[in-house]
Amino acid sequence: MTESLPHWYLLGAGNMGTLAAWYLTRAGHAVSVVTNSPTPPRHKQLIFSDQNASLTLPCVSPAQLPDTIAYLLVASKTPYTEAALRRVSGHLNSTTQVLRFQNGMGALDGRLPPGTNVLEAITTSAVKGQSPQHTIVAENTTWLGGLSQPPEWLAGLQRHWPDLRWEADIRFVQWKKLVANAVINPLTALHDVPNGALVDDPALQQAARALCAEADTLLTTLDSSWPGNSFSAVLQVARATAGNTSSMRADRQRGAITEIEAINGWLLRQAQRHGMDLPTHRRLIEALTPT
Ligand code: KPL
Repeated sequence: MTESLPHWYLLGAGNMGTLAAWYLTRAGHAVSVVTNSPTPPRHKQLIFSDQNASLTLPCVSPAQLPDTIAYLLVASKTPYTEAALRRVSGHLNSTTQVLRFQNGMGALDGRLPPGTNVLEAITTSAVKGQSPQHTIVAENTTWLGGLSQPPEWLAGLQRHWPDLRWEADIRFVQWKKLVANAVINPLTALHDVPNGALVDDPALQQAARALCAEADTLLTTLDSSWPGNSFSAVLQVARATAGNTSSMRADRQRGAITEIEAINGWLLRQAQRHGMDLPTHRRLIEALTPT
């Protein structure tokens, strides 16, 4: 019954947010973009391999929000998470269901009311902007998880979101994506090369190997059942996305703050908590952090 389907308030109507909003609205959910001030609806074009689609999302300002937001979708770029959450401040409590659809890890840690349930989404779909209104999507697998039980609306959403899977313990899926991002993104950003350079350039491949080894050592410390072997998984992603510009390279090219703090920074903070250092990751963070 449509009445009981969620109404999501979306923070971050960029590429990831647009993609999620597209599938959610197909499945009958409502999605409103939370903006700082009253704003006309957002029109978005999604370009899939087999179709072009238009999406119109209403916008609401903080003054128009309900007292308590029941469903919050956080898809802002990680450096802007705190600013985005300010728009909904006072409208969240521990009953709010949050869905986080961002790169990296930890961007919401300590920023939500205690006890808030956070669903995590991880996608291997390639989503990139051609302009602020045009999002190009190469569909692949997406995982949702992080809670012991799937939400009751999941089955309905799966009928509209291709290859959407449930994974109660989503950590290893997140870590696998995190390591790919922690290796491919900063190396391609620093050297201003497409992802495939990691496959073709022996020096970059060497750097990738060192980054993977450090990440595997840490992740095995966090959970001894971590399968490791990240280098071959990362090379596979670099090969599959050879012609792509990574999101961090794209951010750097347009002079935007990168997501390195939520990616390599998260790994480094975990390492420090365990008395470890990840020197190759640390040096990359230093190289890519503006002084
Ligand atoms: O997710 C990506 C990103 O660019 O952020 C990868 C996997 C590196 C593909 O470009």
